[in-house]
Amino acid sequence: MTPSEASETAAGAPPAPPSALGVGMVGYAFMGAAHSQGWRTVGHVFDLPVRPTLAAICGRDATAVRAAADRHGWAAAETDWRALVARDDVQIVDICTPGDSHAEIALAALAAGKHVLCEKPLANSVAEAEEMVRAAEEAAGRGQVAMVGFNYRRVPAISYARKLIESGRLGELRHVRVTYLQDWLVDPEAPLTWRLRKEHAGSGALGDLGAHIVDLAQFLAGEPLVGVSALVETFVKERPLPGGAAAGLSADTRADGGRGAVTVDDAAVFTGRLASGALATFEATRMAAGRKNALRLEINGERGSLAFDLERLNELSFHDHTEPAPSSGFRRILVTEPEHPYLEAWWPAGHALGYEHTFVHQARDLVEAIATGTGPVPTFADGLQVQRVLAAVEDSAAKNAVYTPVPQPTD
Ligand code: SOE
Repeated sequence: MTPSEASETAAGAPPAPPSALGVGMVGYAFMGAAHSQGWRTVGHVFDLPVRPTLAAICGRDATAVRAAADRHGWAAAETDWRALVARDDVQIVDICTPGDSHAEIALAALAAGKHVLCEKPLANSVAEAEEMVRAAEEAAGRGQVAMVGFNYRRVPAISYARKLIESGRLGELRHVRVTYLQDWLVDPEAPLTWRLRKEHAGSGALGDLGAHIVDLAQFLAGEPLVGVSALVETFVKERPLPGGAAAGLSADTRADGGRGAVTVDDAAVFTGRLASGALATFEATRMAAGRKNALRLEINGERGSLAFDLERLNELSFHDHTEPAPSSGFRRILVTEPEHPYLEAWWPAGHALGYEHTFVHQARDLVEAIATGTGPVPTFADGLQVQRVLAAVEDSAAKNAVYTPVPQPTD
């Protein structure tokens, strides 16, 4: 049982749905833009008990945050997150900042009586994540909800894959194989943005991409990882310092040519064992030339297998091993039917969805959780479980604990 499944069974009586749900979002870069789309669209697609409003957005640069507010449709702009948290028209605080401020903002928001949505990874350390879980559990007693933003759970095909596994179509699981490959750091001249600095991001590809695939593995299997063995590497040790405005994952570099040390991993490769004994393998890298946002997974069980590729996110491959061998094999399920998760509210069958819809679904699930008092999933406890796996990966890699060097011909 994952942490959120345990807490679902302990949920109390549903609260009365709130009369207003104003969102206050901290951060306005890539994730801020993605979450803005989610909040702006959700009430126009799904029938919700209460439609959220885009009350205020916050960032330190007054001109840039005002521009972001205008572009994305936020009613007000703030430059101090404490002022945003204190606003009476804000009931949900949505944290889209680098990991080093997640804990501080989430703790203040929960203490101020707000619901919280926090981007992944939940925090930069296990200790911070533990504190956030304690605060979220106390706040749950006051009817507040706290959710971590593992948006890929909200791809309809992933959500449907979980249903197939839960209903036993794969039987006992044997293998979970997940890779998440990007290539925006292949260029050694790519700037040293916050995602490459430990003090801001906590870790590199591990926390940025590894957090997603660890969460997906545990979510889909419905059980936690109980041990890992890992290697991590930083291939490019120094990069140009950023100088200008950030654009997506990049930024301008400084005119003086200054360079700084990369303090996080470029890639992490690890194996793991799930509670049931199933074996898992993971690869998270921002150094896979030609791979832009390639998240792929395959799960093999005693009765069948499932495979998914984020670059074809409306599809799921399914093999039913109980069928007669001559006619069995992987078949493509087009996950665009109204009966599939989230799709009753969208287009007629066959009309595809994309990356941004995961943020709409995330907003829908959070609003439903607030209104019904059930969930929300993934909880901060799920975020902490992922954080513990990330810490174990770093620990294993640092110790070279079970890594056995292979003698080379020249040794
Ligand atoms: C950058 O690697 C990034 O934007 C991640 O931070 C996101 O979590 C992922 O969804 C896409 O890639």
